[in-house]
Amino acid sequence: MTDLPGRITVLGLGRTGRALVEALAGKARLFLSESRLLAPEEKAFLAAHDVPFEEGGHSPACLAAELLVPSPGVPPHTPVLAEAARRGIPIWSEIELAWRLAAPAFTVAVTGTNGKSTTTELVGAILAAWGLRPVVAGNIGRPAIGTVEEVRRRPWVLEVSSFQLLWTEGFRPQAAVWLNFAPDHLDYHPHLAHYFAAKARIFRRQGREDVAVLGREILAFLAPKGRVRVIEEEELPAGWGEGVPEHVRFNLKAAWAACAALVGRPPPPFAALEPALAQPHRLERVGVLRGIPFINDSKGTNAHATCAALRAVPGPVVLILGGRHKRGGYEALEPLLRQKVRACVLIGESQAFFAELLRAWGVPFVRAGDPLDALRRAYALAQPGDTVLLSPACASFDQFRDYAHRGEAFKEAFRRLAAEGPAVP
Ligand code: UMA
Repeated sequence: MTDLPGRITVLGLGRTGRALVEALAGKARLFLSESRLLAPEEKAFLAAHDVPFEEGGHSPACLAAELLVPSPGVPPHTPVLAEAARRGIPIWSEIELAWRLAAPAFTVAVTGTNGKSTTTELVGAILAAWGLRPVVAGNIGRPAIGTVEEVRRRPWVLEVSSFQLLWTEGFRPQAAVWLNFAPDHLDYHPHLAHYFAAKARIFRRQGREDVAVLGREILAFLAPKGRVRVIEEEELPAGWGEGVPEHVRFNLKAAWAACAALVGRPPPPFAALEPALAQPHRLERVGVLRGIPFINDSKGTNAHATCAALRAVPGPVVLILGGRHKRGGYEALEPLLRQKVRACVLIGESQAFFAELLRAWGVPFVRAGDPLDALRRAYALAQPGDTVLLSPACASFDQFRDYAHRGEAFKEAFRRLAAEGPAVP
């Protein structure tokens, strides 16, 4: 347990910022800085916690602190972060701070470009089946800082993103899982090596007795100090993962490797893990119209995830694609799109970007507006035996709060489409 610095600046008032305020108000002198204008409710929230703030930008006032804690979405090139680094003011992510304050029985951290949330949930489910009462938190949607009290002497299972790992110093999970790596977040990281180096911090402080679980492709570039388990070389326990897609078997192997190496008990029955595999917005079956299944994979926010979704569903596919693109990695889509996709329906601000790629690849496409318009167009293009798949390969922030908001909007649009009747528009 670390002593808290006396004065802390928190950047951003989203889920992370709020959780930081709730956890730290009264224990340190906080200052909250937000790049947009705050809503009256947010100002009331800060006033109730006695936290002074600035809105509409991050000014040098942020630097009057012994610690800066940026929300994950604050890009590393933000001028106040560069200036803090220049002045030697520590910058920690909320994960680093939470880790220093918490006293869990042990920590399992999971990162990767794709499959983090599923694997995190699976680790949680295995530990829960063993009766160990894990606390599952992190990038999965529940800030770790809000679970510091709850996790005392219990296992902590944290999904960690590159945004959170970038600003870690001492973070040392007893088991660290790095699933896979593909281009993503190039709107945030200045280049691919920066993204890779941020993720590599998951193993940075581990010692010999810790466990490092990683995909073979990553082992080619890294030599973790801990006990290495290569995911592809793991055997699944008998009765696990029959009939599940290949990428899910991979996640199962990773979760099992981490738990088995750390705790070493007999595997629980697969039925105990099945709820962890049914995640909303991840290959979620929304309904069927005219025999055509509609699948919501709004969590497919990069090309790698969309490739996994395309492999997992039967073809031909009408793919709803687009949003805020990540500036790289899309060439991975070409073979699957050519093989399996009847047509794409383009949504969001990246329409011109994808139109150019799809023209070059010879994949037909149409442009759409809101979710209902996109679904109507997809439905009109789909033929019996096809699947309509929303797996946008992009972030959602151009049109939605986050991927869950996008997924819910599409589910609502599906209900409206279904209510319009069985006729093809
Ligand atoms: N903001 C600033 N300055 C900036 C940028 C943003 O003040 O320069 C403000 C925004 O105006 C906003 C707030 O910061 O008010 C938002 O902060 P945030 O974007 O960090 O979002 P949070 O609500 O705190 O959610 C974050 C993660 N978001 C991101 O990484 C973008 C959530 O992951 C995570 O669940 C949550 O913390 C709890 O840990 C989402 C995500 O998309 C799901 N993650 C990426 C992914 O999985 O690919 C990494």
